[in-house]
Amino acid sequence: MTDRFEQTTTTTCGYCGVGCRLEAHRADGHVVSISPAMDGPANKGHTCLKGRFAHQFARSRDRLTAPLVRESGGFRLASWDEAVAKIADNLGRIKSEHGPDAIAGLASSRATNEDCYVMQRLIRAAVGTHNIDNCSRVCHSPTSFALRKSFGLSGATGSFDDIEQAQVALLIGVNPTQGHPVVGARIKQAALRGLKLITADPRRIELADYGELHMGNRPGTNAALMQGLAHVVIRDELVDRDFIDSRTEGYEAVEELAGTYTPEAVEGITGVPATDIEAAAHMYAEADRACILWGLGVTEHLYGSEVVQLICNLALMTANVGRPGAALLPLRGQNNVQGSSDMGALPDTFTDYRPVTDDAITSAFEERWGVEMKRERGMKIPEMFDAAVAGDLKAMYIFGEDVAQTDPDTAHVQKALESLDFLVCQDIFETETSKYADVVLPASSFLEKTGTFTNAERRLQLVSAAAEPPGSAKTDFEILTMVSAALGYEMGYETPSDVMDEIAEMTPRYAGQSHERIGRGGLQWPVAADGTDSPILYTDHFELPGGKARFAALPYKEPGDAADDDFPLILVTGRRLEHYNAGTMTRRTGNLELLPFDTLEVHPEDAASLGISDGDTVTVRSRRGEIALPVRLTERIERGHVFTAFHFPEVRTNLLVGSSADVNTSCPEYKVIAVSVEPEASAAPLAREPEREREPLIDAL
Ligand SMILES: Nc1nc2c(c(=O)[nH]1)N[C@H]1C(S)=C(S)[C@@H](COP(=O)(O)OP(=O)(O)OC[C@H]3O[C@@H](n4cnc5c(=O)[nH]c(N)nc54)[C@H](O)[C@@H]3O)O[C@H]1N2
Ligand SMILES: Nc1nc2c(c(=O)[nH]1)N[C@H]1C(S)=C(S)[C@@H](COP(=O)(O)OP(=O)(O)OC[C@H]3O[C@@H](n4cnc5c(=O)[nH]c(N)nc54)[C@H](O)[C@@H]3O)O[C@H]1N2
Ligand code: SF4
Ligand SMILES: [Mo]
Repeated sequence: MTDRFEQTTTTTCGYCGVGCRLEAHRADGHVVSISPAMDGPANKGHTCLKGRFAHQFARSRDRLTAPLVRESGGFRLASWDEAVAKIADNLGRIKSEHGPDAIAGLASSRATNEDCYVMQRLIRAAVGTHNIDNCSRVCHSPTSFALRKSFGLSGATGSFDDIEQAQVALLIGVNPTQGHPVVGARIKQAALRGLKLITADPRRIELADYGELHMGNRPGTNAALMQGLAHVVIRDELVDRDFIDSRTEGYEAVEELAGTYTPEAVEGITGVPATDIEAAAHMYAEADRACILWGLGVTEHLYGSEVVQLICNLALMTANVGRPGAALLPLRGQNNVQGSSDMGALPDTFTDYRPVTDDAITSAFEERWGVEMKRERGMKIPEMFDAAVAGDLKAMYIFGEDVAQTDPDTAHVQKALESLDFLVCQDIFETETSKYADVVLPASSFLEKTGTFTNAERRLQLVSAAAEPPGSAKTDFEILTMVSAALGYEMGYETPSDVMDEIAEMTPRYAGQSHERIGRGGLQWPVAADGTDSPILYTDHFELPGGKARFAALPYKEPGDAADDDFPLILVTGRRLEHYNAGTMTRRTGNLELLPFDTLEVHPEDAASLGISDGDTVTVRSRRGEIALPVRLTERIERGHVFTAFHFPEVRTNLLVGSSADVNTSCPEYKVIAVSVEPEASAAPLAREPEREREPLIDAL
């Protein structure tokens, strides 16, 4: 079979944060088939339908194959020399007229660690500002914030292998069979072998069918639910006193606060029966080894970061951290969203979350890079858009992020992009965002580049080129270093491996990282200078002053948006198995046949009272905007709630989303949007993408 391929390359999946290791098979210069690598530590010989089949996008006729520059309202093809000179001239002009802080960049969580490190160096050193961020802002920034506050480090405390060792797993606001399907499958298998699952989600997710107990709490009430669980654990003396005394601080205030959250009171807030809260608390706390997994149903809320702190509290009071089978596993989203933040593609931190306000750290990078830098943080993504609308931000360099489709409050984002003097987009396709660009640079997908991704277990894994970039497209590494040189700042790297060596040199917790050491098995950070890695964190101390973890006493507060007579339903947004985020890639694969358009999920009883039936097109209106899409009836959603995704540009879901965001990290409240649903569409009729010639769906296996 293998001799039908001219080459097989072992690499890492570029979709989600599970980090499946893949074998990419090439014929006629293209990747034509993918199979699982049997020794992948996260996937152990499995993949999902995206990693295994959704690779046709790479050879799509829509790929960007040459730079584009804006001319008289449209784009024309340009040479690399012309496009890069245009970027250097415009960024140089804006910097001299308005200062470097009038420029901002976004790094791509779809790209490698090395790409993201180079991007933040480009913005910090070649441009001269800390205005750099990545889409972790709209995703798990609350997780990162809270884990650092409670335990010290910004990453899962254990590994996926802990799932098979646990007796109980609590899943809150995460839907692994859709978002992280290989982990979803591992959980399902573990449940069939005896792992007790507790799920908390306003929708009855598939894994609820494999669990002991499902809690359909109202969107935005996780804090009350966590407090209710803590209340029962404390009241029924299920806490681990020795662990609390020897390894933690601040428990007393938590104990006092939890006293008010009786199961009955919490039932009133969350809608979860008091008896279920009692049962869930006992199941979790009585296990010897229990894991907690969470996702965006926790983070994308007004108090998302506080809920993650409450999750940490529950684990601490029952000593369910730092041991095999007792892990906190936030299921990080994109293939490298963990890594892009680890690399310092954030406005306030360098690598390993070390603050730009720390003089010693900034001085060390100044010396290494030969530049001077400020000691104040730069702008977060929403601040960038506000500054653009206000006229203070003049240019953006957006690398692998489709903000005009995926960020909240689309109308505001569009206004911001229109307000800019100069916009560069570096992507593999034209996107909603690149419509506003002055220069579009054609980059390479994960199948065409080398470097590393860091998965949701903090595991760095190698990415190896299985094919050439199409046309004159270049790798992100080549493009970013070339633009930097054109700005007069040579970085001096020859390959991405040199970048990893600098990361290791500059970052004590990553000291032992190198492409060679990462090898086939990967390395989980921290990595000591001798190469020893860390599958489990906090086995004997936490990474905070004094070595102790910190409890946080945080009461439940109401979500930012609320239903009323005009907007009586709550819209929750999330993911579909077949498509991926902006959908630029999966909509150009056979997955489009599996799911050709999006729908609004409505409970049959709500549909009856609204006078709508399955398949009807409806108008969904929020306080921000309106969209139109067809209805699908399902009993998996609680009454009073509706659900849709955001993978299709023609739907424009995020026109509905407002500016409410997590109090500590500005992560948008994508999960609670008060809406009305009306039978007849008064919004623009649902525009389907024009039929185009399909790519051949070759799959040689
Ligand atoms: N197929 C596919 N896989 C993906 C992606 C994709 O687009 N498609 N995207 C990737 C990315 S970037 C990410 S971040 C991950 C996200 O993966 P998940 O975190 O699993 O993503 P979501 O589906 O957005 O949200 C999870 C669940 O939260 C629930 N929820 C909403 N509000 C609340 C609440 O207040 N309380 C509770 N308890 N639950 C709530 C929703 O009903 C939903 O089932 O997936 C990654 N994997
Ligand atoms: N309503 C609603 N909106 C949401 C969410 C939600 O739950 N509800 N979730 C939010 C979350 S968690 C996230 S992470 C964001 C994701 O939002 P985005 O980051 O905008 O989405 P992606 O589709 O992951 O990828 C962004 C771009 O990267 C490009 N790309 C892929 N690989 C490469 C590469 O190697 N190089 C370059 N240069 N470009 C590449 C793709 O073509 C795409 O245009 O969406 C957010 N938006
Ligand atoms: S589970 Fe995630 S990493 Fe694995 S094949 Fe699917 S999309 Fe890729
Ligand atoms: Mo995400």
